[in-house]
Amino acid sequence: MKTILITGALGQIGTALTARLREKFGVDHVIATDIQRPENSTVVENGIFEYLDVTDQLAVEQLVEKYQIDTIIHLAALLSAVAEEKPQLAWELNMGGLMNALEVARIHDLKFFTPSSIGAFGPQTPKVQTPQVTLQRPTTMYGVTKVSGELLCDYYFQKFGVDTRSVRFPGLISYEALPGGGTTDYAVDIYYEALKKQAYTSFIDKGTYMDMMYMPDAVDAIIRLMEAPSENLIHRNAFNVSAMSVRPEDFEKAIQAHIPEFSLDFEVDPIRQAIAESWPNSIDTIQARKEWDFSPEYTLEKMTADMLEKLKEKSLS
Ligand code: VAH
Repeated sequence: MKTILITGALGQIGTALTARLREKFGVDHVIATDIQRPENSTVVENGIFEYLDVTDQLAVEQLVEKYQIDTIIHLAALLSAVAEEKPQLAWELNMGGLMNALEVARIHDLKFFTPSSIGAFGPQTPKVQTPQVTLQRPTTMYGVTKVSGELLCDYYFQKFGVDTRSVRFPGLISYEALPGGGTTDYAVDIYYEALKKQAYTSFIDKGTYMDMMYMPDAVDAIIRLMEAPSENLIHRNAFNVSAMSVRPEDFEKAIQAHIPEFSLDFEVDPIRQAIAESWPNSIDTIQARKEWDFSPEYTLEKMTADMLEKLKEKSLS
């Protein structure tokens, strides 16, 4: 991995990953792209940024040739809740964009990463310590595109030898960029509201377990996986990764250790609650640990301390 094209670079993962890869490889080796060009964005201002609509394969190919790309990190996609509102658009972007990026990777012999999600599992999947290989019959359009994406990436590896790699991300928590339209977004919103109002109303119900991970661990997982020897990878598309299985009330307790007066109440969003209940409570990450040393650093407590500190710094800047 030397010269990397990132699609969806302005998203929650893209913002953090772009900064880390620019640090690691140098700003001239990371081409951040997205379908907008916002004012005062660190992604746009701190390195090379290009407008890119991933539904236009020629446009993807032109940037790969212009910058002599050797790796595509394809993040552009609609997340679960938005995808349920716009299922046809979600299929077109999530699958059309993925196919275009995979085709360019095939034609130019590029290394390829795209994330799957715990959303690739469905209500019939074993819910506790969900295995790496198990029944996947998701009931959301997001999940349909994620399990289809896993299969498509496996196909491009087996049929065309494209070095495709992927992980099933849990809910990701970060302070750099807000998530956009996910079911797990409550786990980010809660920190902002804790500082602003010392209170938060969760749209996900009490007692609802979901896998979560802090963004530094997610970025580290992408880099570790992409730098692992190809011959070590058995379950390349897509590894279960997670750092914790938590409920909204677990966040409440962790935040109260820093803001004792913080209070949590509930106003459940039936659509996002139904999505959350169709996903596992906890997933087994043993294969990622075995095949490429996945090893998350942040517990709920350590993440909470860092999130609150970083958000305080952000609000003061
Ligand atoms: C979502 N944050 O909520 C994403 C993620 C596991 C959740 O895929 O849609």
